[in-house]
Amino acid sequence: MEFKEQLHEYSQWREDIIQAIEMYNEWRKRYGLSDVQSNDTILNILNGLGNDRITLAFAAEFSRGKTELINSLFFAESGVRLLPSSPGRTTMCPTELFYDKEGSYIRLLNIETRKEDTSLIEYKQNPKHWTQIDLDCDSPQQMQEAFQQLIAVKKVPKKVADELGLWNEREAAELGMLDAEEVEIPCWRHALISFPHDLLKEGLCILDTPGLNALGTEPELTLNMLPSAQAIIFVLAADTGVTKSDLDMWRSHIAVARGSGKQGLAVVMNKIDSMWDDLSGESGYEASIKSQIHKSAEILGIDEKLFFPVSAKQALLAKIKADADLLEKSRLKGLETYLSNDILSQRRVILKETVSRSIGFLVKESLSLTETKFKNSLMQLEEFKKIDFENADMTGKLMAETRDRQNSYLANVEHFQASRRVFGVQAKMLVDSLAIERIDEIIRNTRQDMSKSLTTYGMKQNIRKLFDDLRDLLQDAVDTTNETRRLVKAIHKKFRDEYGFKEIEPHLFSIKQYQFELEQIFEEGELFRSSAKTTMTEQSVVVKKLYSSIIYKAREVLKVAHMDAGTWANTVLSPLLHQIKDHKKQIESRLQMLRKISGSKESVADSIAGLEAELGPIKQRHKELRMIIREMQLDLGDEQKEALKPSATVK
Ligand SMILES: Nc1nc2c(ncn2[C@@H]2O[C@H](COP(=O)(O)OP(=O)(O)OP(=O)(O)O)[C@@H](O)[C@H]2O)c(=O)[nH]1
Ligand SMILES: [Mg+2]
Repeated sequence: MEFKEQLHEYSQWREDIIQAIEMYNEWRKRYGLSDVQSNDTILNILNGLGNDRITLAFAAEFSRGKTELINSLFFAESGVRLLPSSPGRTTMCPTELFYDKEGSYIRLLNIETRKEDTSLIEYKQNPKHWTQIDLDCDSPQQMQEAFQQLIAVKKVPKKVADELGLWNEREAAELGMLDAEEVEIPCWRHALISFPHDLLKEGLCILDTPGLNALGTEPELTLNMLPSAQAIIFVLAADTGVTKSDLDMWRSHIAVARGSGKQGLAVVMNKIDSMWDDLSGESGYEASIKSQIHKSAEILGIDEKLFFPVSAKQALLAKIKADADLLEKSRLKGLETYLSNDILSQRRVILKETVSRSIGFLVKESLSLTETKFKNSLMQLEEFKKIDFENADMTGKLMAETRDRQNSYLANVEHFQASRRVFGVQAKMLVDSLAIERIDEIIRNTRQDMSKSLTTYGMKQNIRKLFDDLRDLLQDAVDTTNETRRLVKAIHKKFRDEYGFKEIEPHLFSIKQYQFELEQIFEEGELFRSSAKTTMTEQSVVVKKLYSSIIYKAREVLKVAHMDAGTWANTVLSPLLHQIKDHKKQIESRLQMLRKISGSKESVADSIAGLEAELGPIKQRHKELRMIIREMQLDLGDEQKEALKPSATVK
């Protein structure tokens, strides 16, 4: 199947999951199990799934054919070479293509914004900083013209380029341009393109990067955008193989972003057509492609299986002219199949994990609440069936006993309310310990110190201090979390010991994951800093950019920690609360039945029938939930006990 169809299937599948989650939320509401917090949690994941995008990032040295490849993979049906691709340096600014319901446009960010502290992500949230050109999607020609902005350059004095961190002494020396008065720089720093193309509409997002050391001068690309892409497509040219600059880029930016697992990575060996030699014919052609791949795989230190020999140029031409033979020759199919199969199935796994992580515990609780409710009703029924209600003393005794139970229960509920208040205070401490104001204060202090220190060494010390401070903050939160966890466990234990509320295992909050992420950011930053191929003059601008992007990332992690702590504090006791409510209702209805029975013995049969009738709807509720869980494709690890048992004992 083609990538297009597979992507369609994937987005259909995602729609089904979204629908199942919506059904689950309805289910909670229908049975009075919904509360504001869990509703928020569910809406959050729904929102996340709705905005799910699959990003494919294309990175390589200049002129390897990234843009041509994008055109041939995705935009051939426009009938033109939609994105500008030409010999030499072409694409001048990183370009994201996606679909935005708001309209069709190209938005361009001034290169001068490099001087500001604001990160790219922050700029993206505010369209007013961008220059916008509207696109006429019915006219590929108009779009093609507008896209010429992607290659726009201008001449500026050397000093200006230097201030922007775009003057590279070493490179200029290589080009013999050290004495130049003026330097050519890109007009734009970043481009966002939205248009209603089928694939983009279905959640595909494409990131095209310029070869021209953009990855080295824009740390956010390497640190945020490449790692978060679903797949990185690294492009080599068959005629040049792995040059020193290809290898530099691979080592500093690509291998880092993909981690050791090399997940979501393809290396395209482009321009295979250039290896064609009439004299050696088909077999010679095949052999030279093979040998080029073999050599390149060895240099990059990765499996040959990750390589895809392709001719992007032939593929684009073949698709535009509907020439099946040429398309076959271009070998684009192999790459398309890889994107469809591997990338999309990986994405499914990730998405399933996200759903499970964010609402799996809620679903588990719903399940155990329903099962407990069924078990209790069943027990009550069996007990009533056995009791000899002819014996008046017996009914009286049972009533007295139930009333006692009710009283001690009410006392315990009061105790629960008291514990809940204590928990509330404790939880607030936890949430406050991660308050964004505290984090921002730490960041503000670092920024101030940083602007004073002019040396890279000084900046490095500052960033170290920032991370130490943030680590301390998290450590504080760890201590508070431990206290809070103990309290939650104690509250649950009390109800478990006294009322047999076995099924509730409180969902516990942990700081570990955020600590891990923070360390990760720190390490990545250090790696980037030490590998960045920047000259002294460029360095301070780049290092500054690097640090603002690290700071931004660290702040995001802590923001999430703060939000998660809040959600957890708000929801952790609610299943227990639901169970307490159920239990209370049960005692009350038992009392009511006993009262009725003591008034007239004839109502015994009625009461038993009433209890029996209650079981059906609970079973139904359970069955619905099980069905929804299947639709959500949630694996709770207990598929064997699908139905409510032991209904067989009920006659
Ligand atoms: N022979 C041949 N030439 C190709 C192929 N793919 C691309 N080219 C040519 O290589 C040149 C560079 O292609 P681009 O797509 O602009 O390369 P790029 O990697 O996007 O380069 P930058 O935008 O500068 O980073 C263009 O002249 C293309 O026509 C191919 O498969 N075979
Ligand atoms: Mg390009």
